[in-house]
Amino acid sequence: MKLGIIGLPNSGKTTIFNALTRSTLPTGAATSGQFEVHTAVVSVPDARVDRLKAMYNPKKTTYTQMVYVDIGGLEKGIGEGGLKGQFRNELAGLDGFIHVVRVFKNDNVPHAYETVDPARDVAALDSEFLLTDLVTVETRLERLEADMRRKGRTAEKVVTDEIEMMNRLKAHLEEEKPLRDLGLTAEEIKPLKGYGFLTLKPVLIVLNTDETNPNPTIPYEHADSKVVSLQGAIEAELSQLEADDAAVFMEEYGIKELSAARVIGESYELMQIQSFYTVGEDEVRAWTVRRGAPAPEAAGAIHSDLQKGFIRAEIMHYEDLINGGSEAALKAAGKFYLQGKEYIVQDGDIMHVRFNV
Ligand SMILES: Nc1nc2c(ncn2[C@@H]2O[C@H](COP(=O)(O)OP(=O)(O)O)[C@@H](O)[C@H]2O)c(=O)[nH]1
Ligand SMILES: [Mg+2]
Repeated sequence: MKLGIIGLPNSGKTTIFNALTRSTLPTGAATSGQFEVHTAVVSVPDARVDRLKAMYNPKKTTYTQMVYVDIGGLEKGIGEGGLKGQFRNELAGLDGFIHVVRVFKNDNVPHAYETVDPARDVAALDSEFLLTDLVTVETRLERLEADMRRKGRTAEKVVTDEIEMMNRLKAHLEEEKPLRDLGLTAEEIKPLKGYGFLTLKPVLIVLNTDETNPNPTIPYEHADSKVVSLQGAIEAELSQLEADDAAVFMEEYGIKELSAARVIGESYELMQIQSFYTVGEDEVRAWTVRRGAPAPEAAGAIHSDLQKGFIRAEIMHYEDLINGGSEAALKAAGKFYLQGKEYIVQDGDIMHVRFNV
């Protein structure tokens, strides 16, 4: 999963990127419209992995990973007709967004719109994304209609179906609603993937605040979206410290809990994915699969051979294992399951795949 950190210049994108990924990119960099991309991989904190680690005492522990991309160069009013070229392509290739919005006050850091107004800033970028998608839809419709004219009455059903869908998307976008809100089924979304619609992707809005306003929020009633806040500058500094030093620092600033880990968790949650686990003496490991995936697809996340040669999955539910206290207790309680190809993987499943290739 790859998430893009986006927002107006000086909203603190690079600062948040540093906080989430423990990186040390220079902040306050005058990118002034220049397209610039930085990538980092982070482990997703997972209390279940920690618990399983304590139970199995494995040689190795592996968390799932997320990729964060700091995307610089989105200038105020960029394009003013939808995003284009390289910039649009980069965004279209992502799985979701972390939209950084400025709440912190700092007279030395100019604001793209002079004043601090997070709701306005969110709306500004949202409308840019809506417009970008509308341009994509209209371009596609023109193509399809030209195609129809050329072929006359013999136009295939796939073409007329797509025209119908594009018109549906268009009507929705013209009402200034993100495509996420349309409630499309997984089936309907699949053929749309190639278009990289920006407003179809999940968004985590991160209000980048400071100690003068520790818990800001704004209303944002959209599907696949959430609003959280983070004290970017402080968290970026803390991310550079060892745990002991960080604890002293936090005590001093009255910070009870770091938000960076929480924000990583929230961004993972938004992606319509879930975690399942493999356990053993060698390794306790978290894996990612989409919600609703059948067992062989999850097996394929581990290795393609496990999907190809899938026979059965031995399943334990995380809660059962924790409640039972051990694998033996769980088995004695009749809670160790053998599942076939049709089994839909549940969040927290502990899986061992039987396969044959
Ligand atoms: N006081 C304060 N300053 C911040 C905060 N976050 C970012 N800044 C400052 O704002 C400027 C722009 O930050 P940067 O992360 O480079 O923003 P970007 O242009 O969105 O990548 C830098 O000078 C940062 O030090 C914050 O939470 N509090
Ligand atoms: Mg930056």
